[in-house]
Amino acid sequence: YKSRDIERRSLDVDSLKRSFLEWLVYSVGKDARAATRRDWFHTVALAVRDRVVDRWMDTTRSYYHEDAKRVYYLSLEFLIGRLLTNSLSNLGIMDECRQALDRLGLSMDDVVDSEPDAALGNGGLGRLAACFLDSMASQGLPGYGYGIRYEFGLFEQRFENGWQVEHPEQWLQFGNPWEFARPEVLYPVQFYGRVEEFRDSVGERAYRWVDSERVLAMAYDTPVVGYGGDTINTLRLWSARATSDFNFGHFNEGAYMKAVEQKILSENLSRVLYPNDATEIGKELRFKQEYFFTSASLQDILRRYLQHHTSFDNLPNKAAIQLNDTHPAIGIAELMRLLIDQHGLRWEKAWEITQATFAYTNHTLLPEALEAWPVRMVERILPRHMQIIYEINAKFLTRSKAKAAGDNARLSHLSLIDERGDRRVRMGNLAFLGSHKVNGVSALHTELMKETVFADFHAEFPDRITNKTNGITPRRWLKQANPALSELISSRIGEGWISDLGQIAALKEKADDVVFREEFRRAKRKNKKRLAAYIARQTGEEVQIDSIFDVQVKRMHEYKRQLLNVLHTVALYNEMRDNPTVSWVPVTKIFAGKAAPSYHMAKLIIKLINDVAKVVNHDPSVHDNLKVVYLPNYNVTAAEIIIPAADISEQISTAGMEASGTGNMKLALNGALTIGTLDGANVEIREQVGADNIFIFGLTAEEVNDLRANGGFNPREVIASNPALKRALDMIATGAFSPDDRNRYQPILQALTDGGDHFLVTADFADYCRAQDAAMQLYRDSEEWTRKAIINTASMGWFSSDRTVNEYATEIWDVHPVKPTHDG
Ligand code: 26Q
Repeated sequence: YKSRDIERRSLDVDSLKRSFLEWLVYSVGKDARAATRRDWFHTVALAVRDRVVDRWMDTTRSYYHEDAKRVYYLSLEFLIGRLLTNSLSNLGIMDECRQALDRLGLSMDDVVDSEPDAALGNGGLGRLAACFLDSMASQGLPGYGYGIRYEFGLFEQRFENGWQVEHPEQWLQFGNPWEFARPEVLYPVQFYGRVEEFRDSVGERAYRWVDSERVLAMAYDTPVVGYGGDTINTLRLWSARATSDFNFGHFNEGAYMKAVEQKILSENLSRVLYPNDATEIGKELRFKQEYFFTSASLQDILRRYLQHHTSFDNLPNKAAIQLNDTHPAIGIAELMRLLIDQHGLRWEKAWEITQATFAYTNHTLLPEALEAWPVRMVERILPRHMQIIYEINAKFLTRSKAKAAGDNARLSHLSLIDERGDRRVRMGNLAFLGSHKVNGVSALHTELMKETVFADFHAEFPDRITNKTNGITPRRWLKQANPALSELISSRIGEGWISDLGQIAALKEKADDVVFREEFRRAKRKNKKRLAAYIARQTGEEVQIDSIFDVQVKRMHEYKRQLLNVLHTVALYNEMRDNPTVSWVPVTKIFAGKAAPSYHMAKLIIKLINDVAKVVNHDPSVHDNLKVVYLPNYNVTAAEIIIPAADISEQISTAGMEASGTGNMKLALNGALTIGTLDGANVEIREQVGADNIFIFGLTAEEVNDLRANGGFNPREVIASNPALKRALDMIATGAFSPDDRNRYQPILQALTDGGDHFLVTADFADYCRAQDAAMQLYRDSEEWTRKAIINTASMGWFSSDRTVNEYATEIWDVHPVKPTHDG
């Protein structure tokens, strides 16, 4: 009989089983007879968490003792998904856990499926942050994630009559076994009030922020288990708490109720994740969220730094702060304020430290997505910060080369304030100026940054912009999500690829091995069966395993052009009906993705896909050769089922508009062939897999740019000259898919015609259909298809987020791995 604390760390089947029973009774408070699946999930999670805690404290202690330089990844989103399989897999105790549950008569799958999906993010940007956490921990890098513990994650999507309806995502409803509340880690965050000028002890002008309202930020920590379980990093999320300053001692009921109301209002700060993923919404609460978590994080970072240091001179050698987009960019002004107002530094010193500490990642060039907060709002909510921003701006503009040249247009582009109309603070410019490095997320995107939004800054600071092409973690996106393929790969090349994805290139030669190809197909088929069952469960639709699984899964957006895909679907449907004797390759078009609740066009396109599905799926004349499904509530968990089953990956954004994409990498890694434009990281995927193993179509970013610069094009002419396109659009226009409301799709037709077809759907249609046809023909040759699929998987080594994070670590952060000492 082992002592309790040894038992808690033991990884063998018997110890796990005993731990489960103990946790079930003494923490969940049930016996095995009464326990529900959810109880078992909590039980298992708590027992697994035990196996993490000691190593977690060892890791934290090692960083502390070495006074290691840490990197702080500030992000309003961490789209981490479920953690049970992730923890088990990274600890290497998946089989042991399965067996322990087996002995208790429980199914591991049921337990795993009882975990809610932590959807604290919208899409790519949030998932990237989660992949980076995994990669930092897996490589022993001292990395911390800082964000908000939203009570409600990204809304749950359901369909009513084919329309998207949003429901609250209550992921914390039954408690969260992974998090540790830290009620003692509490920082005040101020809002409103005014700035008072005074003379400091040496008679210098100084400022204090007074009469402000305060909210407390309370920490919740989640351990981030690295692969192999050696390093366990921390994700620290802030939750808003009212201060106790609220005076409840009033004598009348009205005043009392008002005090309670105030308390509730201040706790709204961490209530909900904003569901807009590309349009800036300008909501005051959003701005307050940004400041709330940024301020708390910076206070925490400075507190940790001051444990070892008495001056701030070394801060840039001990802390690197990465801004995940401009959402935490107010941190530039906040660090200045903390250093100057609270710690008495002089402006120049504070600015030097700030710039050397911060770096900024840009994720979009879309003008409507660039954050620009009204000056009047910023000065009301953060009066001291507004002053600091003005000061940064004045000092910069005075020194800028544009000033010397008398170039006013350039000066106005460089300004932190957009003076057109109601004056606004340009958060991108603030982030750029306050950082020593600014990066884009793919080679193309970074070049476009230099040529467009940041052209003038690039001229001023030619060494600041750098590229860091995105990546994905092979642990979650291959090992965990696709056990069938992972085991096949490991059986041939060993397990080295899991922590060094470059090794997967060794599979390239296996593309010529007929036995390997057969086994590769078998793995894909297994995943397609699993997805087919999921589709049946979610939509009631039966799909053919032998059909091409053509997958477009991502947020719903006009620039991502799901519309192009539906138009091809309708054209294919017509061709199949016109030529019933042809032996068609069966196709299943699979869509999934959420639309921002206020994005009417995106919601209308969802409805169109569902309407097309209803007609196509029930038309006997296509003999089940075409099926269309829209899976509801796309999230990380759904992605883990869909992606391993895909044959085709749709990456069809208007060239120049998708910063990088990361779903493109996940799908190719899992052996899907890409049909895509030369946009974002697709360009680099083509370089890696070779032009013969990807279907590229459409206008290039440069062609798109030229076309728009030369007054656009005439979509009506394009439509008139393409009978298949014309017919598809006519059907949509005349209600073939919406007999109950024949005018339903007028806004779509309008956008494609009089609207000028801003996203060039009609312009790329013909070439897209050509690429689709080529793919369908290739699919008939199953050996050739498999060969290309294998080459795709084998060529994705470079897209590991381990590679990406290492580039950040050496070229931006200057942080190094720390080996934790586990001395018990
Ligand atoms: C901003 C202001 C107010 C409210 C919301 C927002 C907001 C929130 C989320 C704006 C943008 C986002 C998310 C953007 C995003 O996910 N971008 C994607 O980032 C990926 C990782 O770099 C890229 O691969 C994608 O190309 C890019 O679209």
